[in-house]
Amino acid sequence: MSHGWGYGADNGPDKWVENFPIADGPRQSPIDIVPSAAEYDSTLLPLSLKYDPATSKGILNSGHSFQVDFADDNDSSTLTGGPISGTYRLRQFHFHWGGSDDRGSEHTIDGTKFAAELHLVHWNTKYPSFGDAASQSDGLAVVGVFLKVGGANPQLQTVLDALDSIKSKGQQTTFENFDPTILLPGSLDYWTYDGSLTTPPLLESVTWIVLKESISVSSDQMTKFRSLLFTPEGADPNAMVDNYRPPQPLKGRKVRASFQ
Ligand code: SG4
Ligand code: ZN
Repeated sequence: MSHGWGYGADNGPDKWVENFPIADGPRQSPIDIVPSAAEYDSTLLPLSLKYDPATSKGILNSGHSFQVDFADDNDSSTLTGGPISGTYRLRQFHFHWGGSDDRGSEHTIDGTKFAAELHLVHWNTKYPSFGDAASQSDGLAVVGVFLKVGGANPQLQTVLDALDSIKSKGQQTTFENFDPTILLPGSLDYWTYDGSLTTPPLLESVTWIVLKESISVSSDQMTKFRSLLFTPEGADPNAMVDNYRPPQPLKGRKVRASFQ
């Protein structure tokens, strides 16, 4: 991995362990979710996602994905309830996707891949900052939403229309007054398990909350994701595709379901 981690043959998920030994750790993500093996837990609370559109700030091509960043200096946009205790603040959301419609999600359901997966990243306010929370076992909570190819998704289009301005790695622009609630499916039923960041540094600090219901995306909209570049302006262009980590060993962990 001489040129840093990525998703290529020479620096992709199979190589990450060379620089990040936790890649083989006990609670790595993503996983294959087997619904028949998940245990319904009647003590799990409904998810409460309260987002203030005034907290959305900007959109950035990170060179690994693109993300919409939120002001997280107060409790305006939070996740409470579900499997977590206390209050987690929204930091950013981003996506993972494939080079074609038959792959791209990180989590899979009974081995089924989706075209993309949305991740809403939150941090536990019992810690002073996102950076501090990211290395704590209960520091982060990520809500995952599958994107299934079907009809065009007008809510998602608002985000995709911004991608022309951030084609290359390092590019960013303002992205204000956006309420990520509009991206969520009708049901907030979920599976939950203890896992990790799915990119280096692969820290084992994430309570994963994966929604059962997917949102739709058209094949044309998927093409727009793939117009981004892993590479900076001026470099030999490399399309941003297949920026997902495959499922990792469960290693005895239990997946719980909020629904029967
Ligand atoms: C994506 O690469 C995001 O752009 C990263 O955000 C994020 O890292 C990374 O995925 C891992 O997050 O929900 N998939 S994940 O486990 O949130 C972090 C940034 O680089 C630390 C800020
Ligand atoms: Zn992610």
